Amino acid sequence: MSPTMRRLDAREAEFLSTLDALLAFEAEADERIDAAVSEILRAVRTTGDAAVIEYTRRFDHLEVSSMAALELPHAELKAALDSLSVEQREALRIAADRVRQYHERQKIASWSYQEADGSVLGQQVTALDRVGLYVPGGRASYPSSVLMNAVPAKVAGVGELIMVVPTPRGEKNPLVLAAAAIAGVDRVFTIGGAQAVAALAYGTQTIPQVDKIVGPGNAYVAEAKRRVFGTVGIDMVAGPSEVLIISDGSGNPDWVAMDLFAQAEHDELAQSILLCTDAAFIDAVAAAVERLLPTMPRREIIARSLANRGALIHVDSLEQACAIANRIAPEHLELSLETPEPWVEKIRHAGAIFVGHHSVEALGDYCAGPNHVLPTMRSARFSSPLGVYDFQKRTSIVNISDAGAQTLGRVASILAHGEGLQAHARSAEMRLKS
Ligand code: HSO
Ligand code: ZN
Repeated sequence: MSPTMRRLDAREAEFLSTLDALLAFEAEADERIDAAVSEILRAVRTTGDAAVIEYTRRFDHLEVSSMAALELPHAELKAALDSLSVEQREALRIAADRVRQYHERQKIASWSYQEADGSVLGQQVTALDRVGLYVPGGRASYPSSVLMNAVPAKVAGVGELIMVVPTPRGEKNPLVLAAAAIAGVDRVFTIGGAQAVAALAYGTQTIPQVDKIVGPGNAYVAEAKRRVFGTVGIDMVAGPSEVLIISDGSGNPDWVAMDLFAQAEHDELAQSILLCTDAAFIDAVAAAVERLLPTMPRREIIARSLANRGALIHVDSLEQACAIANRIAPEHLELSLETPEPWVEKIRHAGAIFVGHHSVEALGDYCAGPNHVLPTMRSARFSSPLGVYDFQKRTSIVNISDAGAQTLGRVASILAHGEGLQAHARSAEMRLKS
């Protein structure tokens, strides 16, 4: 039997091109999805509730006579919370509290300064009025993701948070509804797919138009979000989840193998990579992978993910490992090192860095505090974890004194003439006293 994961050596001439090929991921453009999404957006935009009801009947096999029947009353969220075991309810509460505490620190505040002539310049920060949160149905319906999206929105002070979640044949996920209750989601509609994105983006007779849509979804949802961007804001279009582990051979190979599995079990396109300076430790991890894989309920997804996109890579040094990590810009990076702290600042591009043998991604996925919505597909080079700042916006404040208008008026007038804009020049000049 062939080993589950490929082995690479960073010292080989072909290494970087092999690595780049392994990292390359293009969500393939699918014309049928494009066409279906166009049609759905158009229908919802023109007929509103009626179209949403019809698509929900067709795709989710859920038949209702009015949109009101697709809204979940608060009592139902509360009932879902009450239906959980004490243990589950407590775990959700602890996770929500920790995520809230972490995100409280992210809030950006308004600021201003006064110049010598009395002019005041500043930036005023406000929360978004209304946000839509998409929650997938089925296999990838994660209550933890409800918390990770809803809590920062609430911390930011978003006026109204509207969640949509498909419930095929009326089947609801009590953990998702309980998470919505704990996070303080304001309204929940049991709709999904491109029709839910359209309803949030354009508004219908029943569903109010939102200002931004966040949350993960399938290819139809992703395409719909991409299309409505501009009419509303969106968070990001996320790719498959990724973990990169840097090891110096210290620690337990079983832990490393399980951390690779934890990423791989999300999806067969997920990516799990180990960079290690110690060849014997790589052998031990490879052996642990083969030994532990058959014990995993999701072994088929894990095996496919590790075979497709996983790798165990031997590197020369931790310096080389950091250089490769920065090239990959992984969503999650684990520094599985004896003395990890000095290496943290060598990492310039990663969504989240987990420092040392006890800082495992699974803790970050659920309850450490930071957000688990992180930049994928190398976008950590230019973007950041989802946060409170994604639900806040900034407005510039200009408050010029009489004296300020004299000095600035002359500057503006010269520049306006240079641009050939007479009205600009004159409106500045009219404030001059001379
Ligand atoms: N690792 C996922 C988040 C998640 N894990 C949710 C478990 N549930 C993307 O960061
Ligand atoms: Zn995860």
